[in-house]
Amino acid sequence: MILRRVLIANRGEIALRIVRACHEEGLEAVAVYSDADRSSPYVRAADAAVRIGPPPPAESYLNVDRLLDAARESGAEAIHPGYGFLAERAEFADAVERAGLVFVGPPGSAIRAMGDKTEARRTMQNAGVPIVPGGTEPVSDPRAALALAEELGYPVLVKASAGGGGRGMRVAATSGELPGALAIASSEALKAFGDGAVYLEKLIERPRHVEIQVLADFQKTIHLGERECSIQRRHQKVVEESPSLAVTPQLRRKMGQAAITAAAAVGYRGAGTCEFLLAPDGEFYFLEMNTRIQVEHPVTELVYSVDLVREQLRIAGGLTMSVSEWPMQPRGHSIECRLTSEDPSNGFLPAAGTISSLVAPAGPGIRWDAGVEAGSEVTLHYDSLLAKLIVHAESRGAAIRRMRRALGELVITGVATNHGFLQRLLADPEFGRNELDIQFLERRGDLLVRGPDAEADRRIAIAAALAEHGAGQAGDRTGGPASREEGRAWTEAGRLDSLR
Ligand code: MV4
Repeated sequence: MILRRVLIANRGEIALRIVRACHEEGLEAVAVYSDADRSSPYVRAADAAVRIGPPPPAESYLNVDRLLDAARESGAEAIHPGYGFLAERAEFADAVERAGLVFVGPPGSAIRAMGDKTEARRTMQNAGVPIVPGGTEPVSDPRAALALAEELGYPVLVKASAGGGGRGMRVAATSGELPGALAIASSEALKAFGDGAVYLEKLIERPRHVEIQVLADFQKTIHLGERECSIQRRHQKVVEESPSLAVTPQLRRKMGQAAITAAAAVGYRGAGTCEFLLAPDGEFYFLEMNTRIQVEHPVTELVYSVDLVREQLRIAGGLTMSVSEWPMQPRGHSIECRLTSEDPSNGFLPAAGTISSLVAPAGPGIRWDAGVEAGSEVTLHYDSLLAKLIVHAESRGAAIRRMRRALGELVITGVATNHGFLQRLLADPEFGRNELDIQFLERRGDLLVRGPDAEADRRIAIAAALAEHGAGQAGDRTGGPASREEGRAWTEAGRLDSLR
């Protein structure tokens, strides 16, 4: 089907990202908005916009009938779901197709096949994709669970069959802990997913989270290397990069082939991601497949020179992907930081407010994908992602230096953000040495919540006290600054020095 107009069933930075891809592909973009998003940048950028309801997601971005009506009213032939909201609801993909529209994503059947974890594990096992040792059917009998756990060896992990994203997951370090872990995981799973089925896996210790980008049209399936996503807090990624310095070209070929096999096994089409655990011994295990465009897709775009959203649109329109030369080598290194309206000094509680000033970083090798601008109101109705700052440079070290420079240029006021936290994270020596695993922020997070800002304040106070008590006489500045203002400037200079 030749596409002319695409409705974007999403908001914020990803909606704007999709508008831009539509325009470059010669397509018109139709935005939808709740009352909270009426004056958002993505709405202005689109060729047309349809109000879909009040701010609560259930009455707007999750309202399937309203979205299908909006597509019909606006003459769109396709719907791009972005990420989150309805992106991985198989029934939505099916409903879009039943309405005679094109779903910009995989077939509903592929979403469904990956949605059930034990079913996905069976499919992967049959296809020869390595999965974590463990069960491929739910366990209901604690005695059967004990026998399987004995075979796997402790510690084991009890996981929800319907799960994903880490809910309904419990570690049992010994056989004594297993019955309790089963009960808790099952009741959590029932509450979260309406399905209490759980199964067992061997716990992989200190792994990295490495995911492979795949792209499939009706002729071929390719992979575009990996993203290193180990820096996450409570299953929310914070910083992502590509390539992963833990992945050699040979491992990339092996993981890439596994991801292609996984996608082919469920009849995948479009852009998708296979998540793997990469163990310290170099073994890797399929975890799950994300059947959508992901937040962190830009790092792959920068090192592989592809526009993944444009490829999604081409494939949905029945064209072949524009990537002709494959396999490709990654060029340089890319890092993404997620800027969120969360207050690190207040347990990362989501914050609301009006953005009173915003200065976006700029310059060579810098990309700023934002859903907000100065004057935007940040509400608590939606997730807290405000913008993504993405850099590209020749090496990981150069990319870190570029990111630190860019974060130094960023100004955002009016709403609490994780800006300072990101700055301290990018300056962390363990991060710099690539000493990453999924527990990184559990280990280092507290240090980064306080750290240099508090340290800077302490130095300012000491410097000011020294000045007041005569350590720095007139004409003698060697003892420190003479005032609180000078103390601040002095400290800033010290921090700049420590960056070099
Ligand atoms: C694991 C694991 C260790 N061993 N499975 C978390 C969310 C879900 N997608 C799978 N998860 C994990 N499964 C085994 N057998 C550790 C995690 C895990 C994790 C995985 C990826 C990224 C961040 C994580 C944080 C905590 C736990």
